[in-house]
Amino acid sequence: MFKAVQSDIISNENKKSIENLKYDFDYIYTKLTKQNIDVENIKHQIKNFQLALPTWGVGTGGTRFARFPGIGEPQNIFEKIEDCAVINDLVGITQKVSPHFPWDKVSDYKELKEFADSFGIGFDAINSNTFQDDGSSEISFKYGSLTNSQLSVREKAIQVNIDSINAGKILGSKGLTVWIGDGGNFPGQINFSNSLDRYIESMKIIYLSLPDDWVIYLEHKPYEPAFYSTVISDWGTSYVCANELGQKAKCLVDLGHHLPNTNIEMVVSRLIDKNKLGGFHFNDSKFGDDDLDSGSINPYELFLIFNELTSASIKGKLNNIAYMIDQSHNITDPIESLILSANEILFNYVKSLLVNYEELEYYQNKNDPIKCMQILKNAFKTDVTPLIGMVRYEQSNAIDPISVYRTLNYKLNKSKIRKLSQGNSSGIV
Ligand SMILES: [Mn+2]
Repeated sequence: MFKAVQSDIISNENKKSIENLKYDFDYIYTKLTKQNIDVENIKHQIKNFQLALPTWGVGTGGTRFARFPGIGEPQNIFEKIEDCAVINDLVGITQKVSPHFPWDKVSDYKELKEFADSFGIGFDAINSNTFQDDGSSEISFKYGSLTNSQLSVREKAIQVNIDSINAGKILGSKGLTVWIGDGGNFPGQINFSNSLDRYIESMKIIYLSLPDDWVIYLEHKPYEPAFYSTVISDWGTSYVCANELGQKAKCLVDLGHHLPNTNIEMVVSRLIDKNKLGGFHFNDSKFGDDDLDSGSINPYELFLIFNELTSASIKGKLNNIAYMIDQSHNITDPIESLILSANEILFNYVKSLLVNYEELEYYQNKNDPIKCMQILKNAFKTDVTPLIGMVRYEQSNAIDPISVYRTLNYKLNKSKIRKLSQGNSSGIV
């Protein structure tokens, strides 16, 4: 298998920090063992954690005002896979990528699969795109796709999704994520009831093409690009539709796709209870769908979400959840942002593993809010960096991925081969 980052570079860099890491690891090992926490089991869970990278995330994003491309940007899906492989070689938990069709232009899916295989990279859920077109056709998504009042447009949108499934089959994917931009910008523009009926009708046709071992993820969003109303606006609508479609349909929670102050961890709990939670698009935000780096604004929320997931998992209530990042990196090197985001997501997952859920339930039943809060806060405040660092060391990944990445001068080297992108697409969903 081809390595995007040479193993000896990583091992030489790791030698610089292994002594400090061992010291920090011994301290946390003793501390957690005293709390009757099985550290070896936590290390095992870290090794099994998987998080998909979005192909669109390795290109510089933009806002509707401007896009400032960085040097050495990937220009096609092959170069995007190469960048994702760099991240995976360093952090070791991002073995899959989530492509976006037709943003990712592919002429030969077999060739793409072989290329990704050569880096040890697989394919997670395929994201279909029916929220834009080049405007050259009369049959346009301008006024919606799967819910459009015109049958010909709906048929075109259905076909985009079926094509995505067929591409995914060749790539070894097991899922399709459907997010539509459909909705209205003005009161009265669309009929709420008819458009939802049309969504379900269209999705039922797509569902028929879904292989038995696949999941179709329904992604909701309350606003944008339709600013007055969206058809799949919230988790309730998403849940109702997933129920109508059947067992293979699940809800996807994008952290940025909620109205301000929504208790996302409670939404997660509800969907778990109803066996309809399918996966996540991780990002962070301050005001709305900001698509900032995961954990950069509110890491505690991330922890509380994992708290629900881990406690459900212990009770055997959790099945295959697809973890994906969905962010737009407008001013940073996307590789660095994705490394740090993968870290934040993993940190907060590991912290959730430190919570004693039996003890939490005991104090919940005793109506002791202070003890309950303390149990969660103590886990959240624990620095789990040495646990993750030790797993990475043992797996030949980088103890400190950012500093190793910076020694590579990767983008500078790539800028000599890759042409500067002049594109103006915002690339943000
Ligand atoms: Mn998303």
